[in-house]
Amino acid sequence: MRGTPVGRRLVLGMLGLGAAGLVTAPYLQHGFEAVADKDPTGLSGLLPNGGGFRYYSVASSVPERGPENYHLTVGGLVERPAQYTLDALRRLPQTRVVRDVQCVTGWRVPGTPFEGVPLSRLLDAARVRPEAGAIRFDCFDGTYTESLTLPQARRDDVLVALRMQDRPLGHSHGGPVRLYVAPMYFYKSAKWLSGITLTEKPEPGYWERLGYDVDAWVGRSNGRDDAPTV
Ligand SMILES: Nc1nc2c(c(=O)[nH]1)N[C@H]1C(S)=C(S)[C@@H](COP(=O)(O)O)O[C@H]1N2
Ligand SMILES: [Mo]
Repeated sequence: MRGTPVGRRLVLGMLGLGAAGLVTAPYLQHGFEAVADKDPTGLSGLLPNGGGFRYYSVASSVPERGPENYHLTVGGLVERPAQYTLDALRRLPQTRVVRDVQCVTGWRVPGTPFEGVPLSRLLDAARVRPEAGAIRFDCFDGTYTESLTLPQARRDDVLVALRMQDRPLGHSHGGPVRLYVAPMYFYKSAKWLSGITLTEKPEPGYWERLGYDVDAWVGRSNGRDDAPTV
């Protein structure tokens, strides 16, 4: 397994701390994926994932939101700030993207369908101001953030996703709405998406402040320059 320096440090930390630390410490929780293939703790069967996915949350608990209380705000450097309910997002034209999900520490889920509203559509509706160069994504777990440059965000394989694996996005996978950035490592795909804020420059997200690359192209970032490019 090719681990980043960060990944190796996490693994060593996790083995030292044991299984209790695994489920309580957010930083170590992410480290779990680096050794999940070997599964030295035997805990992976207890995690609410299945289908090859590992479950991640850097927040210890996340409130559930559904059609009655979900809102996505679009604001910052835009002419027309907006707020979307889940129904409003569902009524917009949906795009389907089928790619391999790739976590930076090695696990991969081939051919995973995501469906949702192209992010570019929401940006066009908001009328992005000329001084905006990037987007910050906020999550209703209250902790996680991510960012993209505007050109990255306007790609047609970047979705505000409502469905995954031909089902509505479940809570554990970031439902009812998560970001899906197909060409980048899965940490860019912020779960429990609540806010899209146009900013001048990219603001490094949660894992990026801890050392992961802000530009997270699969195979071309985080020390991996030898894999096929996208
Ligand atoms: N809000 C939030 N989004 C997140 C994360 C997180 O901890 N919190 N983890 C990221 C990472 S590192 C991965 S690999 C994927 C995991 O998504 P999954 O739990 O649906 O498998 O979510 C990404 N988005
Ligand atoms: Mo990840």
